[in-house]
Amino acid sequence: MRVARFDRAFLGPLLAGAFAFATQALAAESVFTTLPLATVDTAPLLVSADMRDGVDLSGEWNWSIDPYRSGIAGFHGEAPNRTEQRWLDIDVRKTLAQDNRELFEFDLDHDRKVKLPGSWLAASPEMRHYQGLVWYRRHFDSPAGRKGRYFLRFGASNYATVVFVNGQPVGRHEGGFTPFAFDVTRLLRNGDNQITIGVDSAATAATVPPPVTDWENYGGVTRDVKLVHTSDTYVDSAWVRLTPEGKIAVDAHLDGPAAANQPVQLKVAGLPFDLKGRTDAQGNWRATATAPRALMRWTPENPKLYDVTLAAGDDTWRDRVGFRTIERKGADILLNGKPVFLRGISMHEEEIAANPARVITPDNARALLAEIKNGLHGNFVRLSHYPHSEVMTRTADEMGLLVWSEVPVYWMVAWSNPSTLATARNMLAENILRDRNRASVVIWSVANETPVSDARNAFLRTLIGDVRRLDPSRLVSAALLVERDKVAAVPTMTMADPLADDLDIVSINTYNGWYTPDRLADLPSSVWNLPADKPLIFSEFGADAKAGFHSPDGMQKFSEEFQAEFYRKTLEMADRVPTLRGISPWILKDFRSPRRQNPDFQMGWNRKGLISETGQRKQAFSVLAEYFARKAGEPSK
Ligand code: GCB
Repeated sequence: MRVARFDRAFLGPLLAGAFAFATQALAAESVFTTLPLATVDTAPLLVSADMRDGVDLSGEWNWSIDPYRSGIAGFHGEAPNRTEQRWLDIDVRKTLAQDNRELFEFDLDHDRKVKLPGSWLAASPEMRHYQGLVWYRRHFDSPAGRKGRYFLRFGASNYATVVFVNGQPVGRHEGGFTPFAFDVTRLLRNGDNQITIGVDSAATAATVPPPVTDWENYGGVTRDVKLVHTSDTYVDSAWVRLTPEGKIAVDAHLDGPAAANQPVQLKVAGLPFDLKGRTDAQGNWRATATAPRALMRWTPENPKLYDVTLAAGDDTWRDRVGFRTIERKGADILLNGKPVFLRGISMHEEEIAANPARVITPDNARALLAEIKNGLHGNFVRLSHYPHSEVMTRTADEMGLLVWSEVPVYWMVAWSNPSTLATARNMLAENILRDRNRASVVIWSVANETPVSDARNAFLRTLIGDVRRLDPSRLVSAALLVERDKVAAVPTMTMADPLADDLDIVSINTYNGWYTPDRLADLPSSVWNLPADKPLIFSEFGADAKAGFHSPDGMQKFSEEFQAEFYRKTLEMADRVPTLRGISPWILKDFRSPRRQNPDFQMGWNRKGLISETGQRKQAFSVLAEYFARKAGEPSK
């Protein structure tokens, strides 16, 4: 039986009952529906797992496509027989050679190799549009005389994942952008061990996101896989932060036989701070103490991080934590008590490359964020439209960029489907529990451009409630749509979404002059009817431009000149909105999107980037850079 804890019980009854697995339509009754589902209520969290000891299982894996999903169901829908199950611990070559009654129509151990993490879409031209099931296999050695616990921890795998170790079922996960882990201690054997993973990228009406988006659905194991080693009792989750009252607060949970009544000690290196306590009967510890006077607050200008340790019995949990506060007061956003203007841009999780595979190494993350921080003079990034790699949020912590983090509740999800809601809630919880220790993250966003309806309002209000329960220390937002007056001579926009009342920050995506026939010259005189007492972020605006395509006279769409003028006029418009406290235009870099197929300009790329896919800056880049340089010099309102 699992121990109760503050982070878990909250989703409780809903998650327990409602997970009918959103890919069910595809998989019927199969390992994708029957293996134990890893959620924040049922599986280890291993918060800050990237700081723990372990064996990195990145690198070469064998792989095999399974377009008809034969590995999970026979051709009449029945359970696959022994010779179809990809995960069994069988030497296929040897078995075929020894017994001519055996038949296997796959052999993962001898199939092609690919480097993980990374999406299969970029692995070869014929995989470009593959959406379906792929199997991966690798072996690793495990020493004899093992002690403690071993967890298989995935940074992310898109979208539905089943995991087997040494032929034994381990578990499954749903959701392509958040971490999950399984305790595999009892499944390991001395010497050679075999892992098989099935990843199905197919979206359905019930998945989050659903099939229609405006970005590439990068199937596969897109983030690190690691075998993490801990002592029998270990710190499964910890959250360390600065409160607005000037205290350092800690919430922690221990898991294992000695979790209850365990002495614990929190230290912050370089500061006279040493907080001792004892866990309760459930292994929980919650404490606060006044922050030392010497504590330097994390800011974008001085992103100071401290090495924090939490010692508990044989385990020491580590993280690097920045201490700062974020609050809203009327229409102001206060960072460490002072008004701040968010000079940002939106970004997809896609490295700068001609053929990106969603591989976010520290270097790739740094290259992207440096364009914002140094190139654009920014202090903010919207990590859209789903939780990005933990490498990205750690790099933002280090470089000093404020972060908007979001879940892929995008356009039209199945608002009335309880299983979809359960999936979204779990995803949001996994994201928050992973990144609550990141000073950079200041906004949790629950949705993007979702049309108002009663079912949608109820769905999103549930998510907002979850955010407030899991992390009341940050601000909540959602990128909303506005209603446009159909007869007014100048663009006249009114916020009519009832959800605005539930949010700390009203965020609006606006594309007047790109998707509407408005003349760019009319944009500055736009009229905005908005709540007067809440901060506004223009969370998107943008126009496509193909790097190197010019039309100085005609100002044709897709030209660099048009995009630059669109930015000039939209920024002029934005400056006239009194509650504006930040912008994150769309978007830093051109990104792959199968819905964009204009052969002259797009060919599978959304061209609204200020840099091309290989990093070439367009004219609009310097328009925004100059605007931000000016903003950085002005006192924030
Ligand atoms: C939007 C969406 C974003 C799209 C963008 C576009 O409003 O939020 O995901 O990529 O517009 O380029 O149309």
